[in-house]
Amino acid sequence: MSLYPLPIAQIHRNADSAAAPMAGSAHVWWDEINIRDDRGHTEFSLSSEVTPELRARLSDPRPDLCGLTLDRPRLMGILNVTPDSFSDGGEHSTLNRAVAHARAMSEHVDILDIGGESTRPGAVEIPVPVETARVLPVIRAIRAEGITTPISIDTRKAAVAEAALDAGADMVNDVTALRWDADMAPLLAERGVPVCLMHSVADPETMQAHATYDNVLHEVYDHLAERLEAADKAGIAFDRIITDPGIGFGKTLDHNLELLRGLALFHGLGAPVLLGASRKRFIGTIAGADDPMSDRMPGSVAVALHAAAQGVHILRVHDTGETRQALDLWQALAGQNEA
Ligand code: HH2
Repeated sequence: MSLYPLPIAQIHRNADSAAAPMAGSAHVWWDEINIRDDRGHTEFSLSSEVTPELRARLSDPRPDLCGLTLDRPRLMGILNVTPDSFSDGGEHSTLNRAVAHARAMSEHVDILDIGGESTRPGAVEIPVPVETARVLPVIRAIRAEGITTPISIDTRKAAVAEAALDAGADMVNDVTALRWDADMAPLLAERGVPVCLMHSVADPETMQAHATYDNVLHEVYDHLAERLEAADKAGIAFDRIITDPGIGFGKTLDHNLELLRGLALFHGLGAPVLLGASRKRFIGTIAGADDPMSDRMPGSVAVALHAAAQGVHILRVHDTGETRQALDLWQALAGQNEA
């Protein structure tokens, strides 16, 4: 029988409370927990009543990521280098604009996530040489300009990941959690770099047709647990892995909301949690904001703050300055305002 531990996040705690940190957070705590089984039975416990193993899994500090402590939410700025992202004609000016955008984002973010292939619902696969021709010059130029922010390469292809790591990237963000390319796991095991394993179903072309679950929270949790096991078998160290429930990837509006409400469940996997909800369609659906480029910033910031309050470690966002300001205020109000 599978058990699903859902700790209840709290921001403030009494000095004498037995509350434990939420996944190593300096701001978020938990003292109460609902433990569900796969038959829908829920048991309520206090943090002092659960097994030492579960308490440690839900509370222990997560290992540093690319030299960053994960005791507070870290920002990952999205840098898409697909043709529609910086399309202004000439190739050279596209590169310049991408680097300028990276420089501007570096003021606010802890990691840059660079992707050359769209994974939006309905997006079609592009060949490796096309993807590398988009991302490598940008990674090289960022490093040549002296921008030292850690770089994540957002790709499902081992050949792209390998070339990006050689060009100066520090980690890999694989939205298929090593399922797309059999060469990805051995590459990561060999390089020892951090990797984000995200939940998704099928591929971007067809994923929305597969958006059916009996219990989305439990099924996404089980899938990520299975991917962690696969990574372990492939020789990828557990302390290099980040998990992500994959908002919008083969999920309806209700699925996305259920995952967001239950985010703290994913701390039960014992790894850092990343969330990518920025400007996604469900925000537009709820808020009536149709244009992802200009309309969905406030809703995206609201979701980022919600995730921070659930102890999520990394927030993947487009609106980096706005999210940074919101998080700085959240951190100050949550009682700690570190540099
Ligand atoms: N979402 C998108 C791409 N990569 N990686 C992770 N780890 N998590 C995500 O949620 C995620 C991701 C797709 O987002 P979309 O809005 O389609 O495009 P983008 O955010 O790249 O502009």
